[in-house]
Amino acid sequence: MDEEESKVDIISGKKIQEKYLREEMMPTIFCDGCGIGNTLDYTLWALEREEIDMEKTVFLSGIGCSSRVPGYVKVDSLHTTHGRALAFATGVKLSNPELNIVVFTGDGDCIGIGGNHFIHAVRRNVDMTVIAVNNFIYGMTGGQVAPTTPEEDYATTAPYGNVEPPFDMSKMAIAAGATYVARWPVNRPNQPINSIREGIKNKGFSFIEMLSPCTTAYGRRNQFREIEDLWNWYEEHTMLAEDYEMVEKYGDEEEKEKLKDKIKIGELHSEEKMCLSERYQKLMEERV
Ligand SMILES: Cc1ncc(C[n+]2csc(CCOP(=O)(O)OP(=O)(O)O)c2C)c(N)n1
Ligand code: SF4
Ligand SMILES: [Mg+2]
Repeated sequence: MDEEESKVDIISGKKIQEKYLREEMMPTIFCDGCGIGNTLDYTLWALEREEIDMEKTVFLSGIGCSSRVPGYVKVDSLHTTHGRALAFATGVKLSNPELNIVVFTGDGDCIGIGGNHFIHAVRRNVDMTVIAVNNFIYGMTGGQVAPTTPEEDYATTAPYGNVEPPFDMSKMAIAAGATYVARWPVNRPNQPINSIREGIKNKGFSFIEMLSPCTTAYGRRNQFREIEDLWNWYEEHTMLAEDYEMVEKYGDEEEKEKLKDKIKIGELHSEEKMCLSERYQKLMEERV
């Protein structure tokens, strides 16, 4: 750990809360055991460690429990319409490329109603950090099936089990051209903090998918009676990207079969590519 990092580490969680959170908005709407608070906490630590100037930062979100996050942070923010946060964020970034853009979104907001905006913001490589809370459900509206709900799981709109195959959000982000993609479950604090830091530093579209419990609308319908049941499920059903890829390459048939039950986690993709603001700037300098 370098000197700078150890300096930040002695700042207590309480000081982080005082520095970044709007006290007048407390308590949050989040249920006991919800992972959105953890995700927010990791984001604040990442901002602190990167010494991000909050005067030059904008938080944006769509609609959903996860999209309530910007309202709790002492920062300029836009709580937009369902699925449209990335379109608003693209406009904000292009109008002032100096700004750091952080988007909080949910699985439904991001790739359900917002799917089309998502693929195009990614394709354009707009310089922003998108933190997507994947709780496998539409939490805020009471637990309807989402594009991420695992097959056979229960939801209010799938009382006999979900028959639809789910999307893999991170795979979609990579396929559409995101320049930094990572996925972590909320029960691992340090790795997501580091990935969010990398995402903020990356000049382009950064996508951090957080596997996050929705105890109320998903957990209780799917036999996760206790909060730790979901955390244990993440431990059993995730595998670090390096190990996953080793099995894909060198595993026997039985080991490969078991991968069907695992979600690949870690830093999943990283590349350098000009972002939209840079392309736009270049065009202005060369042609206008
Ligand atoms: C145009 C529109 N359609 C539907 C809704 C209702 N709605 C609000 S939040 C939401 C689901 C949000 O799910 P997700 O993004 O996964 O967030 P979570 O609550 O799970 O964090 C829906 C369908 C809405 N507000 N606007
Ligand atoms: S309904 Fe689910 S996602 Fe919403 S606050 Fe409660 S636990 Fe979190
Ligand atoms: Mg959700």
